[in-house]
Amino acid sequence: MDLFAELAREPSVVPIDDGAVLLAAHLQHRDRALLDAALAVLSSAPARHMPTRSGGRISVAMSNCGTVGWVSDRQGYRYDAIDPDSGRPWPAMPDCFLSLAREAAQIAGYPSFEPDVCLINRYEPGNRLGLHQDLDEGELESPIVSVSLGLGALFLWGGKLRRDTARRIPLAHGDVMVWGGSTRLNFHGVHSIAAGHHALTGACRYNLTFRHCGTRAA
Ligand code: MD3
Ligand code: FE
Repeated sequence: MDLFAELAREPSVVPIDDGAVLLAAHLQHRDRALLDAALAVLSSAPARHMPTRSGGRISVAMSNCGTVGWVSDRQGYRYDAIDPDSGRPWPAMPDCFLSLAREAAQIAGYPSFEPDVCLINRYEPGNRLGLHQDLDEGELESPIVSVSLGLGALFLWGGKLRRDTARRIPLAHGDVMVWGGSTRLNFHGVHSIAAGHHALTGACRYNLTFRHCGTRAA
């Protein structure tokens, strides 16, 4: 057990790139409430390995809350108001999610961010997210707010082209990233999660990704 990992880190604001800022150790004591709210969402809309167009499954288990959710299937990617596994609308976005996302966006210079979807990514050791761009949202002017809970990860921060060299940015429990502006379409991914244990989440990393998608459904 890494005893230093149990010590509370001081919050700090770290510029990463144009329009991208890391709010390190931002959650502080709000981590447990956020995790509890995420687990409540997952109890009604369980995380699942979504099918892909190519016939495989996404390595990371995913679910959503909000007025729409991000889904992948044999047809491709889209936002949909209905959870395809249950046939019901996605669970509502918890109040503590909304207030945290608005607050983080405000600090990063986006005072009117109104997320309508939160994608919940659950990583287990060995899970990864290959380099990709996020192109499915209707309104690219809105930032993305990303919250890391549990096991740490190496975030891969690429450029405008897939072949651009990616920086490796360590993301730890309690970190919040805000991405917007001219780097909103940069390639990015998550390196394979290392085995480990976190006091709050066990052998697991949760990432909450807040977006404004704007459309009711595709
Ligand atoms: C930078 N998720 O769900 S969140 C995704 O940690 C995704 O689960 C990662 O990439 C995760 O699509 C990273 C941070 C993030 C999300 C979207 C971005 C960074 C981004 C879109 C553009 C630029
Ligand atoms: Fe992404």
